[in-house]
Amino acid sequence: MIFKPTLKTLVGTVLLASAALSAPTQAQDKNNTDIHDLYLQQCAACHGPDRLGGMGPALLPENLGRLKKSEAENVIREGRPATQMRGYEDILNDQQIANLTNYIYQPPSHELTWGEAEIRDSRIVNHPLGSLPDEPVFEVDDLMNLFLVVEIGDHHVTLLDGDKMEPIHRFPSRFALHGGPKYGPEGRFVYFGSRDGWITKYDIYNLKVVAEVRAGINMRNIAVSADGEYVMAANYLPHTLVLFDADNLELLDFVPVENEAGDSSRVSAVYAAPPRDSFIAALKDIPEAWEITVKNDQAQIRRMKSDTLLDDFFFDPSYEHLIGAARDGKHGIVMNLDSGDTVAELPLPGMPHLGSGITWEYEGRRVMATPHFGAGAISIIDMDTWEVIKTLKTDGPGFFMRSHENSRYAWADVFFGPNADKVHVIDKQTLEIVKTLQPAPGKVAAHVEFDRHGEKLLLSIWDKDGAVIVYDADTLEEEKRIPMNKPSGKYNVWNKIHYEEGTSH
Ligand code: DHE
Repeated sequence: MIFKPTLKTLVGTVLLASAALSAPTQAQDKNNTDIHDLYLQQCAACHGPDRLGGMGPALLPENLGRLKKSEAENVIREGRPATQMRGYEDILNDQQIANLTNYIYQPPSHELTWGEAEIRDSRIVNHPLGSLPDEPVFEVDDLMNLFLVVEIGDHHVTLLDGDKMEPIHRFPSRFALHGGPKYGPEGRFVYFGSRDGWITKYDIYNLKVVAEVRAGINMRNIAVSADGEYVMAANYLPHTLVLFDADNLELLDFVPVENEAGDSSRVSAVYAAPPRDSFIAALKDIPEAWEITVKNDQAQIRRMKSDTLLDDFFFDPSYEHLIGAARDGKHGIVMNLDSGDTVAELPLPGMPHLGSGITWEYEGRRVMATPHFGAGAISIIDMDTWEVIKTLKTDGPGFFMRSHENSRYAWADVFFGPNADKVHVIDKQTLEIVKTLQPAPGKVAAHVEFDRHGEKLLLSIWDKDGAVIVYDADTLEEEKRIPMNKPSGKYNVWNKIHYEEGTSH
């Protein structure tokens, strides 16, 4: 690390608006039991006395942000099937359940700390590197054509043979995995990140969790360096980037994320930039992007200032440019990563989801395409001139786009709105939608991943009673459905470790 933190309170410490929060902790339920005591009696064993999580997930406002209060009440009342979370309706009355729900949505009244000591203490090493056999315990024709499917319905992951399109193994994950798991360069080890900050290293050959560590309280994503030596975690809470040795997830460096004036920031995302031998991160609350190189196991930061706050971002294939979504949701910027200068502004209204961008060759030039969270449109951008060459109208705002170098089609979902059960297929040479599928009416259909050859693809039906559907990438015909519990992302080993142009990195 090349600078010293100046804001001591944020060195691994999160002060969560203490003043506001006396009400719930002092509130009394109708049995005159203090809600905090009730929490300690009923919930703390699994969720931690300070709500940081334990066997169960963290119960803090930031971590619960995506769960409606009414849904949380239901979980307390009825439990979560197939988990340790039992229902409490026979123990707690309606008022107590409502009070507990309000309590967990309030920030705690004291400082929460997740610094170097907490990170080190959290580490679990089940199988140190080198202690397990090097041969896979299962048989497949092609280890490079495996897929991992994250099933968020009951927090599991399925390993799938991409030649036969058959599941090999299913295992439990940490609560609420988010973002793409990242493979090491050989494709044997994979690293998962959870919203609660857990990083899990999994040995695919031995079908075992080999090491885990908790990098933060609320994590954005993780990246693995191109040489497979390092894992970097980007956090919302606390405001930190954390560097680990990829072998056994040992903490190497802990970087408070601050500008030169000492103001701290969440991290929008961090990604590996293989040709640069570095990581690139964008900051959410400070208009800066950082290039992070690792020397002697320490993070060296190079700051690149921007005129705008950056959300998620994307790279050109040579990693010379970062294409970032402005947090105002009204435009995008192109930053030259060598000079740090902003070289172009992109007219991208409707909050482009640049993390989902893909690229391909079109009429002799490279174009990129991105869906938008706030508009039923896909923007297609010339990567030489940085001009939007086409805005393709879709049936609603989308989340993910996917293709493969060997496929003539790109797939885009309509994640939001009444057409969420539809998926568009776009011809990459005419830039037109050529087919719209509705594979499971009434159920969200989204997120595609191709096999390594670009011949078949998997599409998720995001439902507890869901599936991944296998399609022929050329004829667009459905081949089979594999039942799954709310499958979200799917990740093909070859495509990921070769940074295939049609998939996320
Ligand atoms: Fe994601 C990836 C941010 C909500 C499912 N999402 C990412 C990444 C970022 C991001 C920065 C890239 C990380 C990586 O792969 O390393 N996501 C955000 C948000 O800011 C947003 C809008 C709000 C939030 O709550 O964080 C958000 N994301 C969601 C969801 O609601 C989704 C649909 C369901 C869920 O699991 O939470 C969701 N995000 C995903 C998935 C990926 C992802 C499946 C990986 C895509 C891939 O193919 O690589």
